[in-house]
Amino acid sequence: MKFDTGLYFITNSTGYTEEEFLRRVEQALAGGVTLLQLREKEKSTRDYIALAEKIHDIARRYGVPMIIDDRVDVALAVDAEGVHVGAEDMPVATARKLLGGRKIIGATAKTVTRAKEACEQGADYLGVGAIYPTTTKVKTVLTSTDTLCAICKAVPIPVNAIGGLNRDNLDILAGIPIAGICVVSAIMQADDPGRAAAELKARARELGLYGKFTLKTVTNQTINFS
Ligand code: TZP
Ligand code: MG
Repeated sequence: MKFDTGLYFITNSTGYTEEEFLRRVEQALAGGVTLLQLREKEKSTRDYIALAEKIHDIARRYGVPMIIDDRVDVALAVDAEGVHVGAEDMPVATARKLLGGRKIIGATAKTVTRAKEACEQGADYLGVGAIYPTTTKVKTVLTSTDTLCAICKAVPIPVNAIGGLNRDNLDILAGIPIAGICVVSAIMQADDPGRAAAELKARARELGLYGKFTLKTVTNQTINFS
């Protein structure tokens, strides 16, 4: 499966009607998001699955893989392209066992040791942060750019920076061999999510943060979006 973590948009539906949420996600996809994660912390399993099916339909139209945060069961239920597991979620090795080799598995890593371990267990990409303090509801601590850089050099899979990133503060990442950036609020809460996505992508490209690791092939399978 080929995927591109260059501009990885993680959603947060809190505070939006479903209609507005779906509209914003679609605008972001139209603006150039390359990977999408549905991240729901409050929803019942039934509602999570129903929303994931709707988001999946939209993401498919843009040829963008949909990753489900944390919930391997939800990912399986909707045949999502992958799952993202954090430090307190299912171990990568277990998720890999349940999902098989044809799905994308992402993991959160804040240390080189954890990054190597996730990689050995079968992770396809890593999210590292928070680089800046974040207003998004998440249990995290700040990660230095030195650690981010060390992780990038320690593993052969794409590494994305995350946490408080926006168009105006990406400079701190220049020169670090990341594969891309993950953002929630910079796109989700933007007046115009499509324009925000396009501007973030352009800025990341300008800084050389985007485009180096695009379309990594993790298996020989290509996603069937039909
Ligand atoms: N993990 C580390 S920081 C973070 C997650 C899920 C949230 C990032 O959100 P934002 O709004 O881009 O700071
Ligand atoms: Mg999690």
